Amino acid sequence: MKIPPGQILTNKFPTMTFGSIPQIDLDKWELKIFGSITKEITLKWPDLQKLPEYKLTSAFHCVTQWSKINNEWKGILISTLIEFCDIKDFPNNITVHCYGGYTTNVQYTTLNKNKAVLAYQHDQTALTPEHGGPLRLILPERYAWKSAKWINGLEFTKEDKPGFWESRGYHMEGDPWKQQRFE
Ligand SMILES: Nc1nc2c(c(=O)[nH]1)N[C@H]1C(S)=C(S)[C@@H](COP(=O)(O)O)O[C@H]1N2
Ligand SMILES: [Mo]
Repeated sequence: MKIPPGQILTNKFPTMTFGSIPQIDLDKWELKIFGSITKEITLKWPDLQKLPEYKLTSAFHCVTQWSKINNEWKGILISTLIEFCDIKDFPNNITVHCYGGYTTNVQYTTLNKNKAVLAYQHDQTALTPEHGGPLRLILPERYAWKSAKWINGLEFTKEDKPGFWESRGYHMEGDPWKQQRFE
C-alpha cells in the first residue's frame, strides 16, 4: 500500500489529542444534527443500533507525518445516517462538533465520496476513550485531524467555516496526497 508523500509508516497507534480526554456516559450521549436544515435531530445511543453497520478498511495519516495503514473501522456510513434522519436540501458545508469543544470543517460531498463513517470499533475492538470512543468520525483521504473524536454534533453551514486547527493555519481541505498541510 502506498502512503502519501512526506509520511512515515508506523505499526503503533499513537494518540493525538488537544486537551483532555472527555469521559462520556452512554446514557447521556447525544449526537445533534443542526444548522441550516429544516428540522434539528438529536440521536441517542440506542438510535444508532437501528442503523446498518458498515466496515471500512482505510489508512490514517496524521499531519505530524505518521501513517498507520490497514485500519478496520466499523460504524455507520454518514450517508446512511443522513438518509435515516430524512435530511434533505442541506448545504454542503459541515462543522463537526465534539465533546470537549474540538471542531473541524468538512464537506458532505467529501464525506460521501470517501465513504466516511461514524466509527465505534477499530480492529474488532470497541473504540477506546483515547481514540475517540464511543464514536468518532473517520474520513479517509484527508489528514487525520479531520477524523474528529468524541463526536456530538454535525452542523450544516452555508459557508465553509474553519474548525479548531483550520482556524490555526491548517488547510481547509487537508488532502494528504496533495500535501495540503497548511494554508
Ligand atoms: N476531538 C478531537 N478529535 C481529534 C483530535 C483532537 O484533539 N480532538 N485530534 C485529531 C488529530 S490531529 C489526529 S492525528 C487524530 C488522532 O487520532 P488518534 O488519537 O485516535 O490516533 O484525531 C483527530 N481528532
Ligand atoms: Mo494529527
